[in-house]
Amino acid sequence: MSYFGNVAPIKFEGKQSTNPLAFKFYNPNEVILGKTMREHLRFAVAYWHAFTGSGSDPFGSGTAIRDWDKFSGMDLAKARVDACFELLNILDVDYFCFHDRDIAPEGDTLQETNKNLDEIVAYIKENMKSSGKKLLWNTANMFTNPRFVHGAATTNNAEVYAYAAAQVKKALEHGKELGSENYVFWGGREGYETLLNTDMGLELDNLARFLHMAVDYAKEIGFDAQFLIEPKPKEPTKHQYDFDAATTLSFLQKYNLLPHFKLNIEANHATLAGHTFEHELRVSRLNGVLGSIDANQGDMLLGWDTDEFPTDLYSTTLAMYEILQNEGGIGRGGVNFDAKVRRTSFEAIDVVYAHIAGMDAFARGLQVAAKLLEDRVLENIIDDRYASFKSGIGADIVSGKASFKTLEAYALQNNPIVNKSGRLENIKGIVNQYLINV
Ligand code: XUL
Ligand code: CO
Repeated sequence: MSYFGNVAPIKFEGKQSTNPLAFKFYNPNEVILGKTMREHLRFAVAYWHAFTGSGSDPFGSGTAIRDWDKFSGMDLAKARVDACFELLNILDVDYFCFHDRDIAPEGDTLQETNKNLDEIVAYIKENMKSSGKKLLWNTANMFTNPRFVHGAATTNNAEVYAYAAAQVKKALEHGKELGSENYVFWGGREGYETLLNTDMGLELDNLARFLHMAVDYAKEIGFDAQFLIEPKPKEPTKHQYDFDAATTLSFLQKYNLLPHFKLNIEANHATLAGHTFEHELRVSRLNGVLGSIDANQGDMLLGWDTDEFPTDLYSTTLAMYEILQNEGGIGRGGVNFDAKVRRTSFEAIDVVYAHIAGMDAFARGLQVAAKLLEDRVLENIIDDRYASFKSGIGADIVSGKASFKTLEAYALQNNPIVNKSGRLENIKGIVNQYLINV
C-alpha cells in the first residue's frame, strides 16, 4: 500500500537536474565544515501538517486528497503512521515530530484517550524499530479541544490545569518510550485577550509551576530529552506569554527554569513578532539556548502564521549562519518542517515536492553560510566596523577600565568625531554574489 504513489526514495542529482523528484542541493553525504549535511540539518517532518492537516481555512473545508482518509478512528490513525514512515523513507529524512492529538483520536474519557494513544505509540515504536527513524520531539496539543478555551497551564480553571498536567505527564511517558530527543512546549492558548478579566501574575506563576512539575516528572521517570519552549507573539491569543526569545528568556530566568530549557525558534513566529528569523536565532545563540528550529516562512503581505515551506534562500542562509556559529551547531535539535502545502496544492505528491524544496533551500543556505564563514566575509566587515573598541579609549571601555569620569575627560578633549559608512548596500551585494556563485 502506498500513499504517495510509489515514489522511489529521492536522490541527490545536483543543481542542473530538472527532475522534480530529485534533490538539487541536499546531498546528505556532502561534508561541510567537518560534518555531513545530514548531521548539520537533522531534518524532521511535522506530523500535524503532513498527515493530520486537511487544507481547511476559516473560509472553506479541507481540499487535501489523501488516500488514508478512506479510514476512520483508530484505522485512520494507523494509516497515518504508515503514511508517515513511507514519507520519511521517500525523503530520506531521519526524524519526525508530533502532538499527542495528531497521532490518535480522543475518546470519551481521559482513560480512553490514553488507551488510544498507547496503542498508536506502540505501533509507531514498531515502525521506528524496523525503519531506524527517530523522534525529534513530541508535544501535547492543549489548544484544539474546547476545554482549553481559557488556556491550559495559564487557565483560570484549576480543573483544566489538572487535565493539562495529566496530558503532559502522559506525553512525557510517551516521549521516553519512543526515545524522543527533545520535548516541546508551545503555549497554544497560554496568553490572554484582555487584562479586564485576567490575573496575569497568577497565570505566569502557574505556568512556571507547571513547567517545574514537568521538569521534575521527566527526571523522576528518567526521560532525558532536551526541553524546548517555542516562542510565538500572538495567535491564537492576542498576547501570547512566550512572545519572543527575549521575553521567554526573562520568564525562564525569573522562575529559575533556565537550566532546564532551550528554545525552539520558528521562522514565521519570529516575523509575526516583528523580528527576522536570524534575530531570534541570534538572541537564542548569544544566551546559550538555541535548541532547535521550526523551519517555515510567512508572507509579508499577510499578518498571520501562514506556515509556508521555506524557500527563501536569503533567510535560510542567514539562519544557517547562526546555527553554524552555535556551539555544537543544532545539537540535539533539528530542522523541523512546521510547514504546510498551500490549500491549492492538494495532491499527496505536493507534500513530497514541498519537502524537497524546503530541504534544498536549507542545504543551499548551509553551503552559502559555510562559505561566508570560511571567507570571514561578515566577520571582517564587523571587525572593521568595531575597530574603535580594539585600542585606545575603546579598549579601556571593553576591558572595564573606563568610568564616566575618564570618558568625560576624553570627550572634553574635543577631538573630531569621525563616523564611517555602514556600507549596507555593498554588503548585501556581496551576500548576493555568494548566493549565486558558491
Ligand atoms: C503553532 C506551532 C505549533 C508548534 C507545536 O504555531 O508552531 O505547531 O510547533 O505545538
Ligand atoms: Co512550530
